[in-house]
Amino acid sequence: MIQIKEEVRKALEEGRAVVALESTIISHGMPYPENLETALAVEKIVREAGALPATIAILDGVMKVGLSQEELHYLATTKDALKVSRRDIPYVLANKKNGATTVAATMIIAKLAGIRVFVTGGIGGVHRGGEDSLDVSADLMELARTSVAVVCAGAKSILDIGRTLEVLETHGVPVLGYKTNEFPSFYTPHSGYPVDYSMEDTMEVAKILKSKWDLGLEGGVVLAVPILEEVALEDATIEEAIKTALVHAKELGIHGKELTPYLLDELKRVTAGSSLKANIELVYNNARVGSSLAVELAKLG
Ligand code: PSU
Ligand code: MN
Repeated sequence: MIQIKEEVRKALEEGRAVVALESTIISHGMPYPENLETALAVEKIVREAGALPATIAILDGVMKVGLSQEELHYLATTKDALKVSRRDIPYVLANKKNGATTVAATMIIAKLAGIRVFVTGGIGGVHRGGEDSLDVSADLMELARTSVAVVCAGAKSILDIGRTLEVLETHGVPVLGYKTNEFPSFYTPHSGYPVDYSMEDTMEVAKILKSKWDLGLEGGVVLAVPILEEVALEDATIEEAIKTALVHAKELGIHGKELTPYLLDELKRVTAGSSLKANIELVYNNARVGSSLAVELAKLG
């Protein structure tokens, strides 16, 4: 049911740093060939930072922890991989299907494998209008229960960031800012909302993880890393693009698991690709910070 790549299994056994990576970002989050180039480059960054990368997906009904180049290529080019969150895992396993895992599903499989640090682009959250539609990403409930640190560039402002942070607070999920007091909103370092605590370095984060989990306080932690200023988009540009995308989604009646991929696609289209470069750069930056966190956490044992 679960298959851990040999080098990853060995590193985990020896208590060395391992970083989990998700696959929905590859199959549903970016176009080919940028998705494959990014997936390969992220793995390289993690290795150079002294950790082992483990990209997670479900292939032929097997939960894979650490993928081969061929498997990454398959996920980057196929239209057939299902978007798999917590509720989809049993179906995909039982029917031996292929699935790209979301933040929620990647956390579950990372935890099963014994990996404590996971790097991604952005997390899901409460959608705008979610107080009415109840469209709240399963990522938030997973953060409430599964003990994995999620390193991300915050949440896209296609979401209601204020309500997303409220749900995380209710569920006891610490939201930490990497060298910032403000929760970043993916394409920009700003959202107007504060993080719970600002971190000086990854050792400080590692100590918080250790104290949370040593106490038996189950659940994840969000480490929000702001996009670097030199690649960030203008706040007004991105807000305009999001408003357009939301109007189109409403007109077309798109909802449920299709909504996030649809909005991501629309943003790419409306910003004529300038969002893609920012997206790639922020994932690289998250990979550098996340790898450093995994290394520090490994030192603490
Ligand atoms: N947000 C992004 N990029 C992404 C996603 C979210 O900026 O690729 C993906 C992640 O895999 C996340 C999922 O876990 O979408 C959330 O989907 P939903 O809102 O349907 O829970
Ligand atoms: Mn949803």
